[in-house]
Amino acid sequence: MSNTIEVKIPDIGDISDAEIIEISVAVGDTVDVEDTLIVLETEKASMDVPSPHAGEVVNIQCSEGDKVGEGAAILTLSAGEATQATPEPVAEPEPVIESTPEPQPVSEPEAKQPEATVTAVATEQDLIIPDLGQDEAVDVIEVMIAEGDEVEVDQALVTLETEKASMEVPSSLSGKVISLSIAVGDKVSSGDVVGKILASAPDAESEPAAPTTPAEPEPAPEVASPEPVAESTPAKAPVPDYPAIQSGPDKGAIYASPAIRRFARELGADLSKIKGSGKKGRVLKEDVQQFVKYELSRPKANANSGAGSVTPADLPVIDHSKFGDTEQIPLSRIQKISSVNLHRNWVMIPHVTQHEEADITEMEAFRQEMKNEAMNEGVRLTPLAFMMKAVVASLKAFPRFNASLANDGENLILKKYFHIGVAVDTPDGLVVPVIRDVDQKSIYELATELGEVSAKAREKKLGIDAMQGGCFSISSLGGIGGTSFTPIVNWPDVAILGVSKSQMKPVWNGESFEPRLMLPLSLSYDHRVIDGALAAKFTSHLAQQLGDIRRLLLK
Ligand code: CAO
Repeated sequence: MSNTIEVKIPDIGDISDAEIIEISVAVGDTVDVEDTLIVLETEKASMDVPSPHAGEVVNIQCSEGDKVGEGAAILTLSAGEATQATPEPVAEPEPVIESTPEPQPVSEPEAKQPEATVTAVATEQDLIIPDLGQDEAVDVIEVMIAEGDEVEVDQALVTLETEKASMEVPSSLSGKVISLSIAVGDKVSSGDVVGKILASAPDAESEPAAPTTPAEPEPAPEVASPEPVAESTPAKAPVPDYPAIQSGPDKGAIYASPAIRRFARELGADLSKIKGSGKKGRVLKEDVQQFVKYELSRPKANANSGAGSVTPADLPVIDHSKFGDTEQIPLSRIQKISSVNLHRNWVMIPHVTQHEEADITEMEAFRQEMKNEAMNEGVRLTPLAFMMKAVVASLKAFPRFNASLANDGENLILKKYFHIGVAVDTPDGLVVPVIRDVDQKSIYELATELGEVSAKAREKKLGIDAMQGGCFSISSLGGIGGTSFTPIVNWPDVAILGVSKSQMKPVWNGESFEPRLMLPLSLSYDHRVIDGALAAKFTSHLAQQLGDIRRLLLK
């Protein structure tokens, strides 16, 4: 016997005006327990309302745009054979964040209490994840702040996501972010520290006293990024036809309900590439469908580059366990994003790799001579700092390498600055932080910055703009080994230098073989921008600079 059940909004905390932003079912649909019925959104979070019963939707009592609170009727289900009278009409609350009130602004409550008469002093305080209403750790999917950022009260700091909900965690304080302790891909729980903030003094009239906390970190030279930093307001964020280049994970805020995120994930669609047509730039189901259609139609439009359209979803599924024991481990978020970017770059850019060897016998002798002296000044002098300097000399000699191809494919954008990306191997995958104004820094300064940046990368402390604005990248495997490799161009760069391990080799000097320390260089370049002859000239020039580093002083 069929039984009708009126489904109501479950306990969603004190919220009485959550907006229905999506009705995920239609009259006549059959749903299972836990299937999403509608998606609600508040200022700070979005949440799925799951079905408490299996059955058929016979009536929908709400509309998109309605504002609802706990107990509001949303639809009626015909539950087939009666499931034990199913008396409770209210949809079970999700056991996760959405059933709890919106997160309270983070950090110590005392921090918010201005003391009426006390002279205001900026204080260092922790930014803390508020009570999430669950013990299970949740994923950090976006970090909207970076070290050095000034944040305002209520400004979103991070976005968290569970299977069923995503939410922004706002700040309760204004001030300067002095350190970050989490990164995209981390899992966090209530009470975890997001980072430290030098909270602004509440009284603007008070003369700021010397901070009682440790000194602020020295201002990073890369405060202003030459590229627009990904916007946190999606309404304004123009979505490119293809994704932003960063190898890092952050691409600005993406506004989409958990149901849409899951839908996009199931279809293998990268939300960061999809332009949202909903309110405030929210990505809707239709947007995902349209994007997928567009992606599917691309191979036809580009019939000559058929290989470029193959995705893992096109490949036959193989049950590897039929052949022996297997174990499935998840890719890190960085690895997943890198895989999209690397695949795109590999497919989109016609690559050629030019190989060369530089005689670094003298350079290495000099480095060895200086190594201890440098170490006494706290500088770890590796060959990479010299290479960065030499690369800049070659970029100056061949400006076409310090460029990006305009999206229209008809212009080349030559850059007058020299920001070099350095591939850093981290436990979570490859990231490419950018060292700025390499032309204006000494080799000691570069070596120091290299050490700092790679340490930060490995501790997941790099902000989004630390990975933006590069002109040319270097991927050095010299500390590990190998004789040569073919690095993938890091779009929008047009070339990348791969460096392998130097080796003593017998080199003919015209009369005899001499032992010389030879450094293998592998330059991959975008053949649309650079032709083979130019690439060979570039690598020869580079080898010449490294062969006699006195040349680096000349220009
Ligand atoms: N030939 C021989 N020895 C080299 C060398 C080279 N080309 N490059 C570095 N070395 C030596 C260094 O001098 C150092 O030895 P000493 O301490 O005796 O001087 C040792 O190797 C280790 O160097 P390092 O790797 O720690 O430092 P680095 O400045 O050369 O590199 C960094 C820094 C961050 C680039 C590196 O640690 C790294 O992460 N490399 C991997 C990059 C990567 O994964 N690329 C692949 C991208 S494509 O998947």
